[in-house]
Amino acid sequence: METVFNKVRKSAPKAALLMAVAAGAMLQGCSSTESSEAAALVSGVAGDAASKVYVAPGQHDELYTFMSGGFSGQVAVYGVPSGRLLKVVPVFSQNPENGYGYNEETKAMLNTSFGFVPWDDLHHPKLSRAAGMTDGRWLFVNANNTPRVARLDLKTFETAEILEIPNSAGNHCSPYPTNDNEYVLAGTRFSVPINVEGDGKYEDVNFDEYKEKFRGSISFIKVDKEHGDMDLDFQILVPGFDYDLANGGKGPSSDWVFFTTYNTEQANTLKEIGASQNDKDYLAAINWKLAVKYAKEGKAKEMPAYYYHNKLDEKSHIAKSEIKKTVRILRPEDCPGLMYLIPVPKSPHGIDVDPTGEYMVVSGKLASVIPVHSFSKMLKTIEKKDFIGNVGGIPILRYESVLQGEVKEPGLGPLHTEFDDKGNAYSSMFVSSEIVKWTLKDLQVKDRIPVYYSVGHLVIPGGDTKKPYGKYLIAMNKITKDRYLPTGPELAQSAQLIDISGEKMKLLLDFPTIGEPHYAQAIEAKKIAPNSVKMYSLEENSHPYAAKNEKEARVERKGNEVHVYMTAIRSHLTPDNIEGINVGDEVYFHVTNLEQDWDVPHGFAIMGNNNAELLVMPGATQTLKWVPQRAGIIPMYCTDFCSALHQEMQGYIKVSPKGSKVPLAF
Ligand code: K7E
Repeated sequence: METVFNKVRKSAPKAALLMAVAAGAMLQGCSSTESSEAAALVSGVAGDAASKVYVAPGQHDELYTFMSGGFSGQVAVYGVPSGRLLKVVPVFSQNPENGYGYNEETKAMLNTSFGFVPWDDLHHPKLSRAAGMTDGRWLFVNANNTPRVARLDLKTFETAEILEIPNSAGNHCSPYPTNDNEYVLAGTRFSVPINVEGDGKYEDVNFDEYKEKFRGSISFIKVDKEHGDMDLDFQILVPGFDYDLANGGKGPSSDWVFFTTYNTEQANTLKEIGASQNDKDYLAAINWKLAVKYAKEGKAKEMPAYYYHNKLDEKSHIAKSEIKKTVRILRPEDCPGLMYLIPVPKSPHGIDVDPTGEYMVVSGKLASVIPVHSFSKMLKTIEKKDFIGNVGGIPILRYESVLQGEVKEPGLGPLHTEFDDKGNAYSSMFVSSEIVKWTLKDLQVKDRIPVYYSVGHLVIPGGDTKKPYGKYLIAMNKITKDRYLPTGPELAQSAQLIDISGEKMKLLLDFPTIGEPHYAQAIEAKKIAPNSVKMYSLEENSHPYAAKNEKEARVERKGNEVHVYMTAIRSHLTPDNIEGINVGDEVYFHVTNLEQDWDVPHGFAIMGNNNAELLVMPGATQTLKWVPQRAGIIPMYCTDFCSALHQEMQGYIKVSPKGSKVPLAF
């Protein structure tokens, strides 16, 4: 969800409220819910809920759920149905807990053309795909603030790669992997001045030149079949709307991807959005296969660009940045059949394609209906050239010709839709705080269940693939209010697990989440778990500063740089008494974990260091930089409880005043 809504404390769900509140009230918020009301609704929880979410001690969950951390910039991994938090994977934000973005190995992951950017706003995780199904190999996620796409490796649950997106501002409709993972697509939220003919240098632009000079871009990121490595192949220059969300076709519509747009008036200020001139915005349909063909045929023109591509080396575990200087641009006006615009109610948000690939469901958060467009009707409309105009040569299709039908009175503030395996769709209603179940066949509402409160996205395992898993639904709510013990004004957001196996939806479980979850992906555990029991191999560790046994541990000086080749094994650090280091030296502690058990990490911290800590996995090497600020005896120790003698895993560094000639000793 976008920020204006997040700030507004929304009303509690009440069926009676549904039709009573006008769309305008959505922007103002309503009164607070009373605890008694929530308490009463606890009785709405299924009687067998406890047994359905109970995962006995020592047992594993049935599913992994990857939730976006929103403004935490991270991904949180939960077990479902228990709702247990298993791990937080750092992606776009530094994480002191394991040194990500603090240690020398991973700092480069956060390099951008703006410099080192150690935070972002992560909205959409998408699992990699094979034949339209999730395959559990990688997870792609977007950075909404400084435009980036990251790839997580699900063998190690680490961020393997981060690609900055040029010609983009606010990478919100992103990332969307195609059905065989050929490409990951990413669209800019804000349109920006893009001067294709220019030399890449700054060109002064005024806000009132918006219509003329501002453009959107859709990036085509090619994904290596075997290793998953990303590469920005080309971009399509699209009209200067704002692009909100994307999803792709399946089956017959596999070659297409759909983007919701807003501000199709192309105004440089959206203050008057409630009273905007047009009563419709567009769903942009792009034939991505055709775009790739045009680009291959040489229709894409190169332009200067400047962006970073950061990658973790698999053997050394060191991230390296590569600076890219050009990008290829495809223009729809040169590419017939590439792009069409389908009218949709004003300010749409979610676009979701059903498992058959025939229906495109567009949730307009200000709309009173959910329009469902038909892919086959879209093709016929294109064939008949039933157009009502164009934007920059891109045809606008007649709404009625593409429309399959509308879901009437679904609730207030429809946002996102997912699907089960029985022909049902489930839409989140932000304002009326409920999940609404309806059928694709006749677009009739079948069931509704209140959620607490103000749901954004929802997820069904495989709900965006051609074969949904269809047993659970997880609602990700923006506000918890009275669901948990109060923790001051800042409350955890919450997820709610709902059983969708029967006719009626049943609430099973609440669990708190981290940051602000937007979208999530859920996948059967067996698709990931067997591959992720992995130890880094000490033999294969190609880190240039690795000490592979205690005999290799040493300290070396190069000018004012000091390198400590340190080993850690239960229960000592080697070396553990170091002298000859001066105030102002740049000291690098390269700590190699020599353990042979895959689950015995060692931590490493130095008193007064302003660079967090290290958490080194067995077989790996990590580096902590330290510039001592004062002379004295400085302790260092292992931060991760590793054995009965963990507390003894410590040492001292003697720091001499600047310019001292004390020889290195250890
Ligand atoms: Cu609806 Cu950024 Cu996908 Cu939030 S977005 S909810």
